[in-house]
Amino acid sequence: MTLESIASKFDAPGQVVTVLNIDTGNINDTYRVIKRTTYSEIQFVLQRISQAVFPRPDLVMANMKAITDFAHERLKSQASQSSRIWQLPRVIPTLEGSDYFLDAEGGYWRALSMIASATSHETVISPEHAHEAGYVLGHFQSVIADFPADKLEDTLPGFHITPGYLKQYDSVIKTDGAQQRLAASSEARRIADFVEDRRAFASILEDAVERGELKHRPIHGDPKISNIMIDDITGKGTAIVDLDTVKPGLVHYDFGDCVRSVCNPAGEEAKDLKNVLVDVDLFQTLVSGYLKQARSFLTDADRKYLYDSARLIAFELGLRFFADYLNGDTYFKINYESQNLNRARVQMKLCESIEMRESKLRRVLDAI
Ligand code: GN1
Ligand code: MG
Repeated sequence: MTLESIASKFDAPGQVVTVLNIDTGNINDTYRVIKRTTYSEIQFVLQRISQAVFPRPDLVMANMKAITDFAHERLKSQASQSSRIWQLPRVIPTLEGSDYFLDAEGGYWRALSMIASATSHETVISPEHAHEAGYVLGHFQSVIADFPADKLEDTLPGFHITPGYLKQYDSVIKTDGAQQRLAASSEARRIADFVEDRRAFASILEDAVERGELKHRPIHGDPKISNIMIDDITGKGTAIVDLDTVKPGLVHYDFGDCVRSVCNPAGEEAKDLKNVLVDVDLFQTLVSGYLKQARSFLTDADRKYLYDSARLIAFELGLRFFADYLNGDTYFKINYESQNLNRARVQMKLCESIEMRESKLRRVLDAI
């Protein structure tokens, strides 16, 4: 089936002009569809959901529908008091009224509305941008805070449970393929040592959950910089996209993910490790934006673990990339050989930088 014919299955007016590949995201295949009538144009996002990552795309869509319906109601009811216009993608149904289209090969496709006049970036462009990323994340967490958790299916068991990733890594590293990749690369062996030195640290958040110090709440799951949309007109954050991973978890996973992606100006695909670091000024502005929204719902115990979450999520993502590299790249899409090894090097370097700047980062958190 052609992309054009798949795009026409969804309930949007006009004829398909073109379907453009959007080369972003490590999991799903993403396209921009342009449709026109004689007097108007509409654009929407078309995605094929990765079944290597999400075994039940139908449940991913049920979650997304439930969350967006809930959040749209919230945003509408708050709109008259809000000082900005918040946007959130809408699930565009198929002509038959389903949340997804199933093609003849068993592929799951969905259509989502585009966020109007807004842009996202792969790397941070200014301190103001970092502030907005924090602000948008805190706002989204507050909007979904009382979404009933029992209405969400767990479509990705173990997501952000670092000790679980460590277990998977331990079984992958024993395989012949992994041993060959390790033997062939001193960088890979260095990362393996880096992981060994941080084994005890990996359970810091889950231990706090176990002790009852931290509690699960609905979270975004993937609030990296490129999922945050900045309004082209005002320069302010207007939306957070990519709602595949909304589920109960720790707000720390979100905070850590936002920090690791926003406060490393070199970005997660950097090749030159010397540019990879946590920028303390960007961290300060991100935290100030985040707390404007999150102060009202964070407990003292939550705040105690914010530093650790930044360190942990950088480490965790490094570990996930590294394990995938050793496992033959079955989870994260790659464009070149050893890309997942390179991504792992970046996150581990960032983790190290976060460790080296610990006292400065903690001071920022204590001061705001
Ligand atoms: C994946 O492909 P994308 O942008 O949706 C991954 C995130 C990672 C991110 C790193 C479901 O997100 O956890 O942080 O790559 N998503 C999933 O870029 O594993
Ligand atoms: Mg995602």
